[in-house]
Amino acid sequence: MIRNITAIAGFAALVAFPAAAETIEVKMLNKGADGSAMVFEPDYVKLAPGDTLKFIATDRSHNAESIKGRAPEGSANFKGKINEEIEVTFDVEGWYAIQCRPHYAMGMAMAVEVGDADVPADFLEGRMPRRAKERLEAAIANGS
Ligand SMILES: [Cu+2]
Repeated sequence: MIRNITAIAGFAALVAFPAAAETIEVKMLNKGADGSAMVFEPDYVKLAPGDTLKFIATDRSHNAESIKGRAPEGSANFKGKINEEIEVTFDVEGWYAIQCRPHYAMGMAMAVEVGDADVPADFLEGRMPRRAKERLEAAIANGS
């Protein structure tokens, strides 16, 4: 009898307190752990809707901002200032590409998957720096 009550109380607690949203840190670096220049580390992150990315200005001269057309419909754009540590909460499921504006041409970009979504067919289509595209392709291949 007592065991049953405990089981019911445990179940009620799970329903009342769903998993808390998480904050994941992403460093903006001149040099990554693998030796490559100008990177977000990690360059792929999988989130649950409502989770937050915190972009850390570990090295100087970087920013984090969304890339027009490479985010799910209905999501908000964001644009951090250079050297600014910003937190961005991702509510809309889907795939996002994020760039560092000064180093986008050098490949400084990352991919974020929110929820369980297939990579959109046109995610990396259209005009984009070759090195950014290569890094995003590798990030997606490693992550998904
Ligand atoms: Cu940068």
